[in-house]
Amino acid sequence: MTRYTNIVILTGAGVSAESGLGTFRDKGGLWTKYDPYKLATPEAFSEDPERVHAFYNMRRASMTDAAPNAAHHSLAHWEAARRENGAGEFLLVTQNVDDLHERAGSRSLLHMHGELDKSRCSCCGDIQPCNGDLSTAMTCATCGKTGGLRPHVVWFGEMPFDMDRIADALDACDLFVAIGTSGTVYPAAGFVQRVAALGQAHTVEINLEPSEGHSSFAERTYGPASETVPRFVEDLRSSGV
Ligand code: BJW
Repeated sequence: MTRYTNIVILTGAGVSAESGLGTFRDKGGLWTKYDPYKLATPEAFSEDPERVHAFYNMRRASMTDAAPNAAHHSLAHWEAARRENGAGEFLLVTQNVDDLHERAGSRSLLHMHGELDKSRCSCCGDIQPCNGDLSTAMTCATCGKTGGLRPHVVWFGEMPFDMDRIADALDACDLFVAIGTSGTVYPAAGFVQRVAALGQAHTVEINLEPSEGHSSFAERTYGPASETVPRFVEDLRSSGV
């Protein structure tokens, strides 16, 4: 078994599905019940900020009630074991706005689509922890303006966070694993093609079913993340990776 030195993991909503947080595009998913263009665009927020706040306040409350599952835990244990052994780079890039990876213990983690437990001021850009509801009546503690606080998340048409760091990690990796993502939202959906084009990394898809981009992955494993991810991680760890 190859000993990987630079690992990048990409997670999506499917990794948190068994923690009770809804995915977006599965049957019964958030975007089958709600119109994303009325909730997850800067234009939607300008048009009706209270509607957008209500949606994200509901999501924040669900996240607080949820707990990490076996998939989150196994990724955190794998990262910790590699750090202890000085085994090389390990970066977990999540599209999820929930905090279940950090609550499981992941440390080398980037939230490319933001974090639900933070607010950002649209006027001055200040980012603050946010554990309760947001509303248009709230005032930014930094600039003093009222009505501009928004969830610190990335909406359609906005630039995801940390793209330079992610691009560098993708270009250096020798193992890329995508877990629980439908492969429909760019730029994350294009990561596997970027990695595959360089030809130096093994690529793995772990999902409930084949994603949009499944044919770009060299290895594919299908089933619930709480079972497939611990099994995949255990197989690699037992061979010293
Ligand atoms: C399980 C499971 C279990 C279930 N176990 N698995 C190129 C072409 C076309 C369009 C574009 C393009 N480039 C840009 C665009 C526009 C747009 C886009 O991609 N649109 C597409 C919909 C067509 N992208 C953007 O606007 C992005 N910005 C951007 O591109 O800026 C310019 C730029 C260009 C180039 C480089 C850099 C920048 C921003 C996208 C922001 C996405 N925002 C959201 C909302 C975040 C806040 C919130 O949470 O409300 O992010 S939308 C939503 O989709 C959320 C997710 O992170 C994202 C991805 O969804 P994910 O995680 O894949 O979930 P699902 O539901 O789709 O899939 C779940 C999967 O899990 C399924 O496959 C299940 O089978 C599986 N599963 N249970 C294992 N138990």
